[in-house]
Amino acid sequence: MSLSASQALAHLKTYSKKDGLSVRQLIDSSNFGGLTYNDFLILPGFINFPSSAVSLDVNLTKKITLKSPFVSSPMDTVTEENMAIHMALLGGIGIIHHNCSPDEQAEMVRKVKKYENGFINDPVVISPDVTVGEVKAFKSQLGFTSFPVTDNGKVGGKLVGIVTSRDVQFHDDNSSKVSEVMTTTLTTGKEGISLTEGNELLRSSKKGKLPIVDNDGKLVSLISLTDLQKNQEYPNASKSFHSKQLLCGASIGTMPADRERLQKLVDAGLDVVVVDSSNGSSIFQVDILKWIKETFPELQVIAGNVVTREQAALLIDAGADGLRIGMGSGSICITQEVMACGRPQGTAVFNVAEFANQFGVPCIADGGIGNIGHITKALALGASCVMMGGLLAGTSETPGDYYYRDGKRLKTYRGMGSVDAKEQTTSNANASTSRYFSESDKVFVAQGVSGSVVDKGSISKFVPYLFNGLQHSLQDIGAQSIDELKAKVISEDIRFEFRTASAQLEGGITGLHSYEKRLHN
Ligand code: NAD
Ligand code: CPR
Repeated sequence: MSLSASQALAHLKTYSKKDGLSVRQLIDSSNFGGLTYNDFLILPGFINFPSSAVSLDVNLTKKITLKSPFVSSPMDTVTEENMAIHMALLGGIGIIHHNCSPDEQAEMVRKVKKYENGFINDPVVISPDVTVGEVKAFKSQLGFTSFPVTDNGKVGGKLVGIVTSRDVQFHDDNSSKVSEVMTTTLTTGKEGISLTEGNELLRSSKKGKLPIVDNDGKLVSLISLTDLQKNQEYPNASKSFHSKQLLCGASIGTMPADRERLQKLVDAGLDVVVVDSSNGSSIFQVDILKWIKETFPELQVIAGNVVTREQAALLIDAGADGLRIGMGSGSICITQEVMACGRPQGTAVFNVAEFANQFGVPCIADGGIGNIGHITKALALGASCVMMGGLLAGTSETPGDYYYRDGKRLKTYRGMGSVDAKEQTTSNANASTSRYFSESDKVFVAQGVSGSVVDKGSISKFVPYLFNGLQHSLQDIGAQSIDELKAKVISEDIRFEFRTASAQLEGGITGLHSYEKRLHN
């Protein structure tokens, strides 16, 4: 005899076990060994809220909160100032790599901290001696024809004029100097002006460009009307509470000279430092961690990488404000193959985060994030943020130029312990902080590869795609915030399931002759 439909919910209570597995059962009963993100799924929950209501607020470290859990990796093909600026604008944070001289790295940090949305801080500037012909040539090279003119041809020089396309296009003598044709009656903004005030000045003066000058008339930056018109609002931007400047992270190594490097980064305004090692449980990392906490008590420090509770305990004890989890899971990584060390990332994230969270130390799941589902799984296993290298590689904000091969537009993406990255290190002028001078190795043992990735466009589209996708994913699970997701995993209301090899096949695309995988519009 069948039960009536109205009894269904009441009848559920007669089952002694909830459907699916708790996170502990998932991890403990995994007879196959460690779990990767692809080895399991999260069972859907009850939806009683729109996906737009899902909060993605997280802690990056003990003291830094973000509006989204996205962190770009300190790799020289992923994060320099452009990536760091845009990650912060979009609610995440960028960690600037240290495969460069300390001064270069500090300058990148400074640029992020000084960035003001809508202001062009490094405009192309020319000197009065440049010729009209050269200005015309700039148009084809750079795509624009308006340039501030300063006495020394640089930002910081005294502003003496502005040259626009109207000044040069009907001037036939290409050998004339810019000083003969430039406009010298200038409308300028004073340093410290707000974007709204600048915008108003542009409108009232009917000009296309507004040079911003300091009290001595020296050029500081530029506001451009065309940029203003396409200027996005960034309501989620990650900013310092007091200064309202964008948050910026940077990595350092564990060599003695890294202490001087860090001093320069701190002077440039750094908010958080990542101590970057494949195996963070070393005396070198413990020593530098203690020194950082003593020397810069306000600076937040993320230590790592770790994959075990024991490694985590060592670094928490030494003062880490956050941990970075992952060894051998990166998409360019051969560490597990070469070192025989590492851990499948799902298991690593759960074991470390479960331990570290008890001490209020947030964790970043680093490596192996290939899609939005992986992000959700990393958070469900206890991570607060995810660090991405490969997923962001190939976007226009990454360092390096695009090139074409086999009809595809590509960019280089490489591991930081690859031969290519190491060769760059040794060719750096200031290689004193290079990790590779630490030991008397005659032969460099690579832990990663160098390859190429296809053009992914700008992260100003890609990161919002990740953001919206993550909101939808949490909605499906029935969690209205990342905090709720984690709480419901701990209370065992959120349930998991193993994913066999055939289940993984089933979850992929099957039976099509061909298809195009477009991730967003
Ligand atoms: P590392 O700087 O931690 O170690 C390089 C070598 O230098 C090691 O042999 C180390 O013991 C030694 N060393 C470090 N500090 C020292 C000191 N003060 N005195 C003497 N010797 C010292 O770098 P790594 O672990 O080789 O990693 C290199 C890069 O590659 C990093 O960017 C790292 O993130 C990346 N990587 C990551 C992974 C991963 O799975 N997450 C794996 C391999 C490499
Ligand atoms: P993906 O996001 O590409 O999967 O992984 C990026 C992470 O890989 C980095 O944040 C870093 O921890 C790790 N990584 C960087 N260089 C590496 C080399 Cl040479 N070997 C192994 N892992 C590396």
